[in-house]
Amino acid sequence: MAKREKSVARVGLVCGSRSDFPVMEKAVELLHKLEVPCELHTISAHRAPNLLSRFVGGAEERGIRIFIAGAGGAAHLPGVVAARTILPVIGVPIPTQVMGGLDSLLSIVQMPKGIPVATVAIGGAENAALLAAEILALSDPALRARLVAFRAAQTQAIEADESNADLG
Ligand code: RP5
Repeated sequence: MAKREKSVARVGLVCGSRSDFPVMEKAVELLHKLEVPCELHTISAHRAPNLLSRFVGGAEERGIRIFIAGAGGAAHLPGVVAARTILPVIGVPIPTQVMGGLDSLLSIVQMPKGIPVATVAIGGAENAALLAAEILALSDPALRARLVAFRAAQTQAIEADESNADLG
């Protein structure tokens, strides 16, 4: 099932299972905050390979410019997406119960030469969203301004923390 925005989605998020949603939805929330249209699908590379091919194959024509793919365990989804597109792919290793997500991380990060996946930290969906937004901002000055404001607010929140009051 897809969660589709009204405007044309620029970021295509995909994960291997509904159980990945709690992590992937952090990326969706941040993209919403940055006003980046996106869509989130659940398509397992292993359990629905034909659907994944259709999704990736039609994405660029529908307006997608970047993929964020999250998977856990034998996490081949981001790599399979990358194999089928020359759009940038950002991989999110989903934390797992067995090895805390180290299995996911290594499955995603160890891509063969020639097919890159930009891999973020285990569970690092927010950074995947920010990286996707930064790439889109290369040709979108308004989005760039929103990212600059996001950074400034982040810094200001730390500087304003009461534990730092004596630092002036
Ligand atoms: C992967 O297997 C998914 O990305 C998920 O992280 C993991 C477990 O999936 P479920 O058994 O919860 O469907 O394909």
